[in-house]
Amino acid sequence: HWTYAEGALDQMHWPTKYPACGGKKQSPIDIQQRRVRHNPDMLQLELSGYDAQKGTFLMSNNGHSVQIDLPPTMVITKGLPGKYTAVQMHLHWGGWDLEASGAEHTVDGIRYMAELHVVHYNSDKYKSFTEARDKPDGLAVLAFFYDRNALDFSGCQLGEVIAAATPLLASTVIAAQSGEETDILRTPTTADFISTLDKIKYAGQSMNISNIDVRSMLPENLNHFFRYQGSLTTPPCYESILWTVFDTPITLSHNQIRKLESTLMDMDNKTLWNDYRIAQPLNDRVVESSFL
Ligand code: 5L3
Ligand code: ZN
Repeated sequence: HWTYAEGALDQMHWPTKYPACGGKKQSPIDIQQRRVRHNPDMLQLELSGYDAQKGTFLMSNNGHSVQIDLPPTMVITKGLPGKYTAVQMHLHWGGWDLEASGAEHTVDGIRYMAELHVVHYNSDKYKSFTEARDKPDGLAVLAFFYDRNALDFSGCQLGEVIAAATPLLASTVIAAQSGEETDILRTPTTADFISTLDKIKYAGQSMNISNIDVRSMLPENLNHFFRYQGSLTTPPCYESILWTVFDTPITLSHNQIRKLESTLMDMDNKTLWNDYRIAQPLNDRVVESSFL
């Protein structure tokens, strides 16, 4: 199996075992804003079912990332060439030394702290993710950058207490005490997911999370984004993804970043960190932007 353990060195060997990884339309890329083409006709995405969804969803350590399986009620209904149904979301982060950056896409060479990928398949044309996974028009991934909080109080006691006092389990306990399957007081946030990572420390471990509201984890502004045709950023690297990379970052506290970088283990029981692929050649692709 492949790992990120040796960094860029590791990734040089991917094409020998996974030929598509040596293709001409690979991801991630460095988005050079001076070369981006503004396309004013690109519509803002319409995200249906991204608000609070009831139910239990599997959160797992798949050895390469932390992944949350998403319900098929989450659908991109406008702004892409067809209807795309959500499958899973996962993260990429850094860590060589704590709080080192680990986003996959870079913007003018800047690497943010981490990157969230929400993976969808073209449910107009294909019956399943597996069928769509290696088709040029098969997948669409929404990518969001995580940046450090500008005003970061997580270091102070109050910040810790607030973060610790609102863990995912507390909201589940509240629902249990109320007895009926009512709305959880609030749905889990990125902070909750990070605070429960120690329950899926080892590759292959998973746990159920209750209720999910992806929209509440995303930036308010979704109308500034980049768009280009690329690939899975991990083996088998199929060139099947229409990428939408949002310009407005989501903020995380230093503690959350440190926890994300130092909690999970990979399949070789080494720290699972720096799970980002280095930038790939743009070749004759042009990145479009929805904004000037
Ligand atoms: C592979 O993902 C992970 C959704 C899905 O089936 C499978 C697998 O279930 C999951 O555990 C294992 O690495 O990813 S994948 O090859 O299909 N996959 C999906 C999307 C690769 C990583 C990711 O690509 S990315 O470009 O968004 N980073
Ligand atoms: Zn990814």
